[in-house]
Amino acid sequence: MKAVYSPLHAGHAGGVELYRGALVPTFETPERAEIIRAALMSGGYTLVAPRAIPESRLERVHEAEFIEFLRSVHARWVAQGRQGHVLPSGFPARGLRRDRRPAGISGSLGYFSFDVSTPICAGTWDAALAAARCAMTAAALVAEGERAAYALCRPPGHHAARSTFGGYCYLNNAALAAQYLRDEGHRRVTILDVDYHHGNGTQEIFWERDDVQCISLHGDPDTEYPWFMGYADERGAGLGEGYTLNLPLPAGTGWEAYAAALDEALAAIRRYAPAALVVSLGVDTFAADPISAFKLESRHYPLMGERIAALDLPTVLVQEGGYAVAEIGTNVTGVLGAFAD
Ligand code: SP5
Ligand code: ZN
Repeated sequence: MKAVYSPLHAGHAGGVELYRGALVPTFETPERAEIIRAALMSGGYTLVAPRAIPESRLERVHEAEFIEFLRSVHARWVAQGRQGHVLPSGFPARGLRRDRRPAGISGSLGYFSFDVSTPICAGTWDAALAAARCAMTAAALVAEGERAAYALCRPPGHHAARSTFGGYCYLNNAALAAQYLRDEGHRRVTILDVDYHHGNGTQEIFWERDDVQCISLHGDPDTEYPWFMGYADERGAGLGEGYTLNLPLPAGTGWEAYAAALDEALAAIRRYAPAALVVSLGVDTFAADPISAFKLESRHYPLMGERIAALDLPTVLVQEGGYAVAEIGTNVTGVLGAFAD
C-alpha cells in the first residue's frame, strides 16, 4: 500500500497550548509523524510524496478568506512585533457579535478559531498545505484504482471546519479527500472518524449534504473535547438530515463496547452503500494516550482494521490524532495492515 508523506510537517513545531490552566508544549509533535514514518518503512509500505495539487482545490471545502488568513497570519503577527507562536485570546461566544470579522489580528484570530490549543508558527501554513496535499494525493491514488492509500497528515484535520481552526487542526484533510473523491466521480462517500475526539469540523462541512455520510465514534462530549459538538442527537439538516451519525462513548470504553459501536457504524455505512470510504484515523483511543480516556490496546487496532476493511470499499486512510508517541507507529500500522496488498 502507498503511504503519502511530506517532510514539511516538521516546520510546524515548538508551540504551546493551554492545558488545565497552564501553557504546556503541544501534545501534537513532529515526533509523532516521524515514528509513524519509521513504522511504515519497516512495514514495507511505499512512501510517496504529495502531488503539487493546486491550492485552489482547498476552496472546495474552505472559505477563501479563511485560507488567506491562515496563509498570512504568522507574517502579520511578526510584522506587529509579537513574539512566539500565534495564539488567539478571545472568541465570539454567546452574547457577542459573530456576524462581522474585526480588522485587527486578535479579533480575526478569535473569529476564525475555537480554542487555545492550536498555535501557528512560521512553518505551520506550509505543513498544513502539505498535509492537505497528502490527503488529496491519497484520494487521487484511490480514484485511480488503488484499493487503499494512507495519508500521513500532520497537522491533523478533523476539527477544522469550513472557516474555523482548532484542536491542532487548520485544514480538514479528510474532508478534502472526501470532496476530491466526489469531484473525481464517486457518487457517495462516507467519512468514518475513529479518532477519540468528535470530528466537529468534518460534521459542519457536510452537515447539509447527502452525498457525504459522516460517522464519528468518540468520547462523550459531555466530558471530552470538543465539548460543544458530537452528541447523538446531531443527525444533519436539510438535505443532509440522517446522513450524520454520532456514537459518543463513555470514558473507560474498552474494545468490546467499542467494537459494538463500530459494528453499528459499519451497518449504517452498508445501508448507505457509498462508492468510497475515508477513514479519519486517530489512535488516541489507545489506553496509554495522555489526553484521552478509552482503553484500547495495541492488539485491538488490527481487529479494527479488519472490520473496516471488510466493507470492501476503496479506502483513503487519513492520519488524525494519537499522542502516546512510543506506540503510535505500531497502532497506526496495526490498522493499515488489514488494507495492505
Ligand atoms: C486531532 C486531535 O486529536 N485533536 C485533539 C485536540 C484536543 N485538545 C484539547 C485536549 C483537552 C483534553 N482534556 C483532558 C481530558 C482528560 N480526560
Ligand atoms: Zn483526537
